[in-house]
Amino acid sequence: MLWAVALFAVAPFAAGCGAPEDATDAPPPTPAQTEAAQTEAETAAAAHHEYLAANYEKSEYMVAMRDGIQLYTLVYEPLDRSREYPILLFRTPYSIGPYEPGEYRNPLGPSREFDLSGYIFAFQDVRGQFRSEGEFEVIRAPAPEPRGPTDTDEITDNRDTIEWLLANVENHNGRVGQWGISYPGWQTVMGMVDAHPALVASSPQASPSDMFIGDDWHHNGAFRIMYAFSWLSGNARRRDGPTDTRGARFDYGTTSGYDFFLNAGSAATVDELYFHGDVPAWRDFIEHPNYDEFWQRQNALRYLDDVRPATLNVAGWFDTEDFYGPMSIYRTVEAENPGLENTLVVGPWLHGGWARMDGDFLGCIAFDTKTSHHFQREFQFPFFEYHLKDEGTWDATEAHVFLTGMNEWRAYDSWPPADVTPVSLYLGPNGTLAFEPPTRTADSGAEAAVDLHADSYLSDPSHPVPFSAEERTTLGHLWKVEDQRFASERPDVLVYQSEPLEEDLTIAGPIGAEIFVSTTGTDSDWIVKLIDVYPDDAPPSGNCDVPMGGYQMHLAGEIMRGRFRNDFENPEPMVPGEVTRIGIDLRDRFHTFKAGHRLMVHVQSSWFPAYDRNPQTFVDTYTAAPGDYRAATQTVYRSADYPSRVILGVLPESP
Ligand code: PG9
Repeated sequence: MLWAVALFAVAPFAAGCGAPEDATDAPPPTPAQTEAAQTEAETAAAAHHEYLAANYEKSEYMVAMRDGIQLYTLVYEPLDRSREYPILLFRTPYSIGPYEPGEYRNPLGPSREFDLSGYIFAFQDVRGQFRSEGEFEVIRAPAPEPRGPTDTDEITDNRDTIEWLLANVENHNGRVGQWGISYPGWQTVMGMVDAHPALVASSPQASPSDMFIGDDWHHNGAFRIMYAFSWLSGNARRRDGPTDTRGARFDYGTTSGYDFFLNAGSAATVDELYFHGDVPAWRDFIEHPNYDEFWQRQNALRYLDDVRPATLNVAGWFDTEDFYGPMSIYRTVEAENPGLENTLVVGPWLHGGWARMDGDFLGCIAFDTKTSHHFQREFQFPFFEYHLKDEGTWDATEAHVFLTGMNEWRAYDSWPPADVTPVSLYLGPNGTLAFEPPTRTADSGAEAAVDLHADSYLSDPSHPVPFSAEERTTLGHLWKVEDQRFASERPDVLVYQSEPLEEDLTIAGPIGAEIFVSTTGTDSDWIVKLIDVYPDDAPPSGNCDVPMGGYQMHLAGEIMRGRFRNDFENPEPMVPGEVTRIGIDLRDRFHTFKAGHRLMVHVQSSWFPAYDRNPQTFVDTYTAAPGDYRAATQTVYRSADYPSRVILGVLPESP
């Protein structure tokens, strides 16, 4: 039977994913994805397309918003009119095509189960993109309150669209759900603000929340030049009017993004050389180097104090684009809306991986089961069925989280779990890492006024530390779990490693870093990475040919731009030679370091070109001139007085 073939095969790029950066953005095929498996997936997709064409009718509409701008909308309705269906809304800047009448999106819903169950699927090109009228503004901030009758933003566009659908589409049951991954996930969040009363279930997935603090454009004020460049060049150039055509892929003229961005220089020279003012958002970045009102008004968390739809938040542990977003949205909705059903699912995925990959591997790292299928069957589909149709059973436990290392799903009544204990891991002498804090010893000068034991390196902006060993022009995804041996070998990366663990160690929740540093410059970036080091006899991965013995798996890492260490709005120079505390949130993880593995910490001052180079002089980083980029000697203290450390939340099942 048709359904059985089609049911759980995962489409290579399902409806919800953001447009991939480029062809190399797709994860490399795994040995499991043999030609035969691909043919099987294609056959299943073709069979499902036939099913859709036989069971759904496609209609197009121009839907007028309150200011008269019309948004292009496609509606797929079940031909079986013997019952009513809920409406599932999806709004995207990436095109809702195919636009031709006989061509169907495949699948229509977040996964094929939805199509088989029966929903009215509504898709919309957002304002200013593809066939819709109006101006596209990247992550448009909500209009100031009180809004006038024709003031619009994405909140009102969501509301007006739902109102129109309810009034103009037949055979609905009066309930609406909304979902989306990444940009469409952010649209879903905007739908949750001042939500239309018919919107009863929302699933924002990998939505950004704050583009200065932790998502696509910046982390802690450090500019993600490589990703911003590729995304904006493809998705946010000025346009003349509605179109079916995608922006052309940028031709880097080289396979090395490292060389490309090193030669290009600052954001301002990138604009001069390549964008010529044609990408308004890039100009915005240059004009707003600090966390000013421009960024603050965009921050989605400010608007989440009266959420009414039941909410299913989805994140991937190894999402390089939007991990801060979904976690902070979950936490804010939870804190601001007591009593609301607000659940969290986090799996071992790259950005949107739950919709476009099986989820049994990420690069060399195995997760043993098809985690994406589990998500689709056990969480996503039951959530919408229950809320939109009163059908099936939905386990609304607060957090369904995948424990990497152990490779199993766990359910908790809170995230992080209530019984997590903070434990510190201290940087020590000779590259050691230990759970005991440094003490004054005779050799450290027990009688000295201040213990200044430390390690130093030269950070040279003309030879920044690469973020990945892979030569590529776009950010990609797999660097989030990449083997760090290439970085450990560099003289400008400090490496600290524990003894092999005698027993498993499970960490859950936020990971913090507190490092005490000094620099000879007047600004600097500080990057801390937490790494899981595999034992020498680790078996092969089954998914890559990198030797797994001694593999240094990047588990978590974050950057702090020194000028923002105290205040994102008001940057301050670093004082040369002054010992300075830098706090960095390495974000959440749920991971077991297995017995025999070691923990490793890296400290470095560049992560290029994932992040633009800090000139290491206190000038505007976006307009810095070549002469502003200067080498600096960086010192990281690891002493009784300045005990640099990483803080982990340890679950009691660990020793
Ligand atoms: N991470 C992408 C994005 C979201 C929001 C703004 C800009 C980019 C995406 O995949 O949609």
